[in-house]
Amino acid sequence: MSKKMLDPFLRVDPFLRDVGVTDDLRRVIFAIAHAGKYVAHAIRNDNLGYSESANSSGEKQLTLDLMSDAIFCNHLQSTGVVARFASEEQKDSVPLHCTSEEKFAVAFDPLDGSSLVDTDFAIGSIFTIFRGSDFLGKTGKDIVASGYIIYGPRTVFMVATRHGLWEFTENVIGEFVLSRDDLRLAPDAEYFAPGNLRATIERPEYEKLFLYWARKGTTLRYSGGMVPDIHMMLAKGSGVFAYPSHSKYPEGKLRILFECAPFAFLITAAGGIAMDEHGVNILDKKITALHQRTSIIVGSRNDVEKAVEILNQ
Ligand code: AHM
Ligand code: MG
Repeated sequence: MSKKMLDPFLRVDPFLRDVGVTDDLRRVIFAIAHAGKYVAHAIRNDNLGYSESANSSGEKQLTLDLMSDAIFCNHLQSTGVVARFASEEQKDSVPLHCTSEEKFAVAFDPLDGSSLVDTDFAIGSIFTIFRGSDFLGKTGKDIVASGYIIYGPRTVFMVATRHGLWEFTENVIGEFVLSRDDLRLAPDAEYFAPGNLRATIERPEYEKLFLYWARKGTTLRYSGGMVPDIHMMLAKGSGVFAYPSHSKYPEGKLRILFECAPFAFLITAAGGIAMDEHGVNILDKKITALHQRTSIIVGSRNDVEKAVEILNQ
């Protein structure tokens, strides 16, 4: 579906109702989309500087990191169906007041790529929804919906459920309306986004992989923000994103719960795949700690498999 055909009647909530998403899950998804508009507004209008605090990994937090965290948590609280909230910005998960029989646990990276905020590059918020009231012991296969909001020249809301994967774009009156319903990743990547290239210094196999993609004529597209880097692949119909480990991050930098599992669910819904650098499907990795990290290669199937092969030679 082309962006030119944005149909105001295909708004997030009624659209998801029509494709069969349950009332309670829709309530959560709609609250996230709604909250994203406040975050977009804050990015465009509020203080871009650092706060006084750091997160549990010792990374300094922007005022916007804290604000986005609070905005999503408050909106989820008001749904009455979310029993637990976890955020990359908080050490522990937070129980929420939940009155319904059906309960959800929602994990957020409220503002991913916040080091890009002052550059005016696109940044995003990533979410994952599980049924039940906890995250630990679950795998990506237990996810019922995941997605992201990208704050670029336009604000776009992407969501995958077991019913499909859709992109909604904010219109002039602040509604998210369906902009694409046919997002598929071709098996071969025409674009590559090689994160953590500093790892090539100690890992010649990663240099080999970089050169494999360069020699094959794959086009480099890397912004340093996982949300725009993956959104680029979905928009163009193919691509591969990699963030392997090295001595600074022996398990990889990116978190399973907040970053990798949600993208694995979403990219799998588009016909792609996500693996760690040892070839384990990200959706099979058990979440044993909220801030657990992993290496990741995600995107077009043949290139993800080739990357694992080269990294293990
Ligand atoms: P953040 O959650 O602290 O913002 O870090 C995640 C970001 C990803 O969006 C991106 O892929 C990666 O960090 C880039 O990391 P680096 O610049 O260290 O290579
Ligand atoms: Mg992040």
